[in-house]
Amino acid sequence: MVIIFKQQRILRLIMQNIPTFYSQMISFRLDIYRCLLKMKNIWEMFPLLGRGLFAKIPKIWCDFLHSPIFVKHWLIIALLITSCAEKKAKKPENTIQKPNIVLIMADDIGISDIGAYGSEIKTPNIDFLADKGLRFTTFYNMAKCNPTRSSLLTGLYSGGNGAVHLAQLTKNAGYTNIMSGKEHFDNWVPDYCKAENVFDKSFYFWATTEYFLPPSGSFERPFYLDGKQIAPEAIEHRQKPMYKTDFITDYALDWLEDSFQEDNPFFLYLPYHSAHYPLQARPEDIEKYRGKYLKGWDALRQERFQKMQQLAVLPKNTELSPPEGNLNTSRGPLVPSYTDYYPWEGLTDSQKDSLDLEMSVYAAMIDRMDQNIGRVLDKLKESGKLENTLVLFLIDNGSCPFYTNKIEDVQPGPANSYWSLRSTWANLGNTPYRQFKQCGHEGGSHTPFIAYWPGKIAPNSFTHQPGHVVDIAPTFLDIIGTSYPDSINGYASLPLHGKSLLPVFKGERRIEPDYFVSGLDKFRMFRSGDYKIVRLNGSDWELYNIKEDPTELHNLAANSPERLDEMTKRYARIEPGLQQIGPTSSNK
Ligand SMILES: [Ca+2]
Repeated sequence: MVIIFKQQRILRLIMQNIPTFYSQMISFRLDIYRCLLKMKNIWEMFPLLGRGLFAKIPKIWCDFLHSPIFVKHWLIIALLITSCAEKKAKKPENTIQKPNIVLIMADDIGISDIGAYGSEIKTPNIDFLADKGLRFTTFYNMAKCNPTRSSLLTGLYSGGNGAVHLAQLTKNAGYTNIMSGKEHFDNWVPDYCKAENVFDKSFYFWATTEYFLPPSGSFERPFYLDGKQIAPEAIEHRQKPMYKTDFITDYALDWLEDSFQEDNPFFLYLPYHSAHYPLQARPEDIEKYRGKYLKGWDALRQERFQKMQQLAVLPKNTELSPPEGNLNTSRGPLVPSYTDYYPWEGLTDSQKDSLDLEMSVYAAMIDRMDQNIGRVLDKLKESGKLENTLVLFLIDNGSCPFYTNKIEDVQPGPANSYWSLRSTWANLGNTPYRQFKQCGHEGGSHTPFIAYWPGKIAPNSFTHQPGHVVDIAPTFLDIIGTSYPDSINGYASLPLHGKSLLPVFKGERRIEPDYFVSGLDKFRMFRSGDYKIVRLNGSDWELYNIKEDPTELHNLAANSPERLDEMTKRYARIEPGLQQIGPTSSNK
């Protein structure tokens, strides 16, 4: 029985391969014959070194090709020869150099705060990635730090045990894994996904900390080096006074240097905290922007919108939404001068000067992050690594409008200050979209997404195809040459929720995922095809044709009750799977 099965398999294999190996067979015979003739010619140049022996070789070869054993069994001999040749030919594919990957994420920044997406803030290094790479005009995060990081790094909207970290995928593919920056997961992310368990080297903090070391001598939350808490005075830094965006990069550069000594590729995850509150920046960076914001948020919003249109980073037919304050009633305190919208004109010169400083510090924090991205890019250029590196840049959520000031009598900037950005400036950052961080409205859930990959991704290219942070893990799998594991840490691996972006990277059209989800529960958005439902403060669903109305100006809920009903029912079916399940991780 087994023998019959084996014979059938061999026969099927032969039948499938006959056209290929018959042509290869002919080619093989010719190649060998040519090779032997060449050898004969060479040896004939040296008549004293046995010309007679080598002159006979072609005849021996010809005799073999016409011998009864070859004529009878040529098919099997050819199969053996071609399968050996095929194995040999495949070997170089396995040793093709896998790309290095650098995944850079910023924190609490609006889409229009980046130069390549319309900002006056100087971001030449991010702009370089955009100019030489691909810009997505419609890309979603999860609208807040922890849900975005959880989904980005697992490829799941929600999960639990069985979630697989991106760095576990790269580890399985033989990469050296490096992380420096902010971690901050949802409770459903298992402990085995913590940085120290998946990265070879990691330096991180869990959530909000200051940028400068406060006068108290300790940060709001601790930092960890390879999973062990590290005292502020033990944090290595190249520039004094120590500044978080800089020393995050210092660690990354040192570990990159170490990884260059190895043959395997590296994955660097670089989640900066900039420009999350508190607003703190180096004086020389603030000085670059001082006075530039005296023209006010209203004029700048118009300027940025025009520039975004010129740059073609907006979906077609985009209209600028009216200016809007923070409408999130769950996140107080609501302080009118911080959380409401009011026009720039009518403010006193003194007020304008103070507001100019506030926005200048915020701009300086983004500027400093870009300078540090430049340090990483320079390192990769100098080492010759950049040519084989995929660099991705995105932001975890839209600009933040929440009032979190802790020290009222010290202006933003220095180590003893603790200010946040007000909603009028955050509304500028989220130009041309509505609402802010935490919201499923586009201002909260929309991020720049840049993919740079020399020789693989066309320079200065754009796509309107929508994407989501859950698409990153399947994209990694397509790129790093490994498959998704069946199990992880004793649990069956949870199926990924996104789809690979590689076709979009190649300039092709991908099959759009069935849906995208973002926003906190009371601010949830559910987008499928051309339509999107979204709610604010847990109230009634709004309905938009998001392709025709990217800035959510025309709520169709009253006019299209059937479509609203269909969308809400579809969302209700998937909603249970978005509830937080699984382990409660030991938050640091
Ligand atoms: Ca954030």
